[in-house]
Amino acid sequence: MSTLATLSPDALRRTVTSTPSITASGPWTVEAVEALYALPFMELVFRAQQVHRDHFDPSEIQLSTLLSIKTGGCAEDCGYCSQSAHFDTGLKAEKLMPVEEVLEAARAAKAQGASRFCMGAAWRSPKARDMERVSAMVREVKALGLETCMTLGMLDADQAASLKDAGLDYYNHNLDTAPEYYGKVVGTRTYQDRLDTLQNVRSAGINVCSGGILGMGETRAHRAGLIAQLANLDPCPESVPINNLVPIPGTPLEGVAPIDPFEFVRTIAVARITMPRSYVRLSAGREQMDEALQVLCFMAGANSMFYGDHLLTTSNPRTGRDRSLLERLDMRVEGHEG
Ligand code: SAM
Ligand code: DTB
Ligand code: SF4
Repeated sequence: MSTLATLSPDALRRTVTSTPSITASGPWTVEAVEALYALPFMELVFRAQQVHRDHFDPSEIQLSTLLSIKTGGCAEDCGYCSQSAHFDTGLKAEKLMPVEEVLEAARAAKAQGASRFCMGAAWRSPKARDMERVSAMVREVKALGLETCMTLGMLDADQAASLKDAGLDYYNHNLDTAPEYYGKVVGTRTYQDRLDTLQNVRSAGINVCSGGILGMGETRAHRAGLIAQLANLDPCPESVPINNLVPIPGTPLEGVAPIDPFEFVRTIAVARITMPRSYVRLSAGREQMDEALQVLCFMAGANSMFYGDHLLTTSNPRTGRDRSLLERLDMRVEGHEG
């Protein structure tokens, strides 16, 4: 075992000598995060569960339901995405949904037990003409008693302020991977663009939801680089979605070898330890995982998931199945009695 791997997380933090090249002032070096990854699996998961219990009830989970409010035809070239106009994925593009249709889906999500409704649009960034309608969506979904989340691409400071005025609780904008791997996956924007939007969201007073995707052919060092970036945001994101790549035929990443499931669990554990108070969300890719693997993710500190039969353009485990899983685990849903 390496010397670093035997250190406590606090001691690891104190080993910091350099910061990643782009961004943030936080205390986690990539090396320190890699040292967590290098812990024996059982040790890592145990430590993550200890950290988890210091800040959360281990039998409670937060559920968010997703809706694609504007699908396909996106100008960006994200190599994992079904919605990019750069690749032929067979997806039919659709216009921005009317507010009433969004509300129908939100009511259904609430009736099924979700506490947060997350609306996603396949945009590089919203246009001025879109802002009124998306603001109405936020106001009216919130009025149903749901927390609101949106993911609309890049935001400038004014757009972030309008969404805050409408009552938006969370904005999702993923860093997706390490800065040095980003250019291999996305060519139409930079890592710094992502960080700038996160800063605009934070400055507007909206909670930040930011995470990444595993299984894109990245190395462990890249995964550690992503976690260090997220943990070093100051403050770190309130919500950290960890997606397992859903391979989409027609995209450049369609044939990439899947990540080892235990490496996925390690990443959840490392996210939990480095961001002790954040919700760590087991996100896309649950359909490709069996239940035992999902439970390992909960043990490693995941305490949120996407709930609902669909993600944005791909499917998710059926709600009935998820409810039965949570029941068998005696897990309670945040925001719901009984
Ligand atoms: N267009 C906006 C953007 O990119 O920020 C919002 C929607 S985008 C689909 C939201 C996130 O979904 C991406 O940042 C990525 O992390 C995740 N995602 C997209 N396609 C995925 C896939 N095939 N597998 C796993 N995660 C995916
Ligand atoms: C996030 O990190 N994952 C969600 C949400 N934020 C917007 C999206 C997952 C998309 C999976 C592929 C699809 O359904 O198109
Ligand atoms: Fe567009 Fe978002 Fe898909 Fe990238 S991830 S192509 S920005 S919808």
